[in-house]
Amino acid sequence: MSVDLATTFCGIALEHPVINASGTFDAIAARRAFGEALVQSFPFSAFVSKTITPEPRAGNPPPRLWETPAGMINSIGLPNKGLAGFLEHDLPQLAELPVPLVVSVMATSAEEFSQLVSGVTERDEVAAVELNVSCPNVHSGLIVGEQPVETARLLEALRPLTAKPLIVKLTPNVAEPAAVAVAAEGAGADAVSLINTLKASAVDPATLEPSLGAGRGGLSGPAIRAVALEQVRVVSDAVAIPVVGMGGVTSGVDALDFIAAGASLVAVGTENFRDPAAGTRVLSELCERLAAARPSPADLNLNLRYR
Ligand code: RRO
Repeated sequence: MSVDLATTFCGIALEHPVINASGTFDAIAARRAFGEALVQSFPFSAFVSKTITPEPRAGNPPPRLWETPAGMINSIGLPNKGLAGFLEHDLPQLAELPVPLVVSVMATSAEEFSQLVSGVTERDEVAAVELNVSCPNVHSGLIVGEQPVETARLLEALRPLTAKPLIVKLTPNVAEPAAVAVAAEGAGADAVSLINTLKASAVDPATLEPSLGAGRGGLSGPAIRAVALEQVRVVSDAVAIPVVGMGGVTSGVDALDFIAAGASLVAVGTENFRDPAAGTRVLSELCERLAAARPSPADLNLNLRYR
């Protein structure tokens, strides 16, 4: 039995509910490595870009990655070409992918966010924007997504700029992620995505110094899955807009857990580094799980909003 998982997300038709988490799959490099085969069987139903900022950034000093039990800590620090470089060099290549493109943006003021949202949404190739208000690795004094009031204020400034969907990427590093999600929804967000990485540290046993060049970073991978699942559940219960669930998804079983917790789409993140075909595998495992489900998926009282 095959399962049709085609869905509509914020008005965008998608072939299935498995996408990538921002910054965990370099589609341009993957195409260089795997050639047209990657385009023919693209692992995700939409592609979310690595986060861009108004100006180019070099990123944080190395080391930028540290492996942990069942996960890793990153302190990448948003290296990117800036808005102009992205539009000139990356967007034309990303537009050749066979799926809708979501561009992730991050800035340190509403004015800069406005510049990014206007700059990317005026391009036909861009289907939606993800507002990264939750990066743990850029220390600007204020992480907008840690405060419901700041999140609402930002959305109020950005909402008039575009009719395209605005997805707010939430931080797990707050006591009440649902309060931030509700504020985003109330100020016009079309969807929320969660979780970004959990603030984390590691010590290099050889030096007893911080393992990461920037001193700290964000934890991802299976180690955070149960935390992510709980936050997706709490946020899904609190908002009516769609939720993109992510955090340590490595299999179709994990993906179904997130859907059962209320996610409309599931994003694969850290697992892409281990297995570049993870998206395809997670989808086929998800289909197997749903096809095998007795009673039928509809009877399981799952929150299959995409059905
Ligand atoms: O680039 C990063 O260091 C980074 C970003 Br923008 C983010 O949103 N989450 C993360 O764990 N790392």
